[in-house]
Amino acid sequence: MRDLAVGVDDIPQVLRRCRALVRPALEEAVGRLHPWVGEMAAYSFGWCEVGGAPAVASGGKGVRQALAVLGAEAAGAPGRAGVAAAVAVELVHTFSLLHDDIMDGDTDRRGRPTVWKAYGTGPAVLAGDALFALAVETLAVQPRGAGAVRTLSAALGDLVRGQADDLLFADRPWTGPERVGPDEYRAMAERKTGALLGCAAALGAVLGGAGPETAAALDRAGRHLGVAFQIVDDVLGIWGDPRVTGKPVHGDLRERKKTFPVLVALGSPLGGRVAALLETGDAPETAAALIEE
Ligand code: GRG
Repeated sequence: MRDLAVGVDDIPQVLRRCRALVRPALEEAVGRLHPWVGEMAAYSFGWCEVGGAPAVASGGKGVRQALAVLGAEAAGAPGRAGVAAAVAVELVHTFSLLHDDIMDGDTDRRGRPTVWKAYGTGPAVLAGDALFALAVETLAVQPRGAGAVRTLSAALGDLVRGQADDLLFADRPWTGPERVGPDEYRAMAERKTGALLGCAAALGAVLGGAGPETAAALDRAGRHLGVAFQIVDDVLGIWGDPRVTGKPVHGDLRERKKTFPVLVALGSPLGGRVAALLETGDAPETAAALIEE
């Protein structure tokens, strides 16, 4: 595997470079969709305006597409060899966000109304389905397409498992023997968030001509990154600046989600008081302050 020597300070520039490399191919793929479905996709990528929500809104950081490009480069190929992988993971990521927002009833994402809020639930489900199908097609027509589709399928199974666990966590009590423990949280996050990050890097490597060992190593690294990424996402869901995160402040607390800071606080000496506050669900500011303690 090639050492890419990307430092933390290089990350913004790497994200910009990869987004610029991938954008034309992503636009070309979205352009093949039914125009109405394509409009919803373009809206979720922040490319177009709907109902007064401006086109300037963030279309996402592009972490997964960057991992796909870097995966190809790590395999010794030029970054453009990973572009189809980047398009496919970005389409799957956007599809999963569209459906996740419906499942959670979330009304804001990336600083604007979610697709279901702007267009309706049925159309948003359809747009998600179309993005999913387009992702598979994008990979299937590549020279190493069969291996790439196999790699993606394995990750998709994990995405569904992680999402199912996350949804089931909602019915579990805050305290007592049935509560969600740290190991369960970790397994959920690795699947729900890590599987696609790992898959992105592995897919780029597969299209770049890497062997199974390199692809598996990149997949593992991406999964670790996913757990860290989900923890940061959970922290931002409570304390993040909504102008930066695009999420409503304290949204996760209001929705009584079993996020990482909540689980840590529940396991602390203040756990009983945190659980009592979360149970009522109507004082998210007080709960956030107590969790911070
Ligand atoms: C695969 C068939 C199939 C179904 C998917 C809906 C679902 C099942 C899974 C949900 C997965 C999900 C939404 C995980 C959350 C991952 C996460 C932390 C998203 C936020 O990612 P960022 O911060 O977002 O990269 P941006 O906006 O920057 O792209």
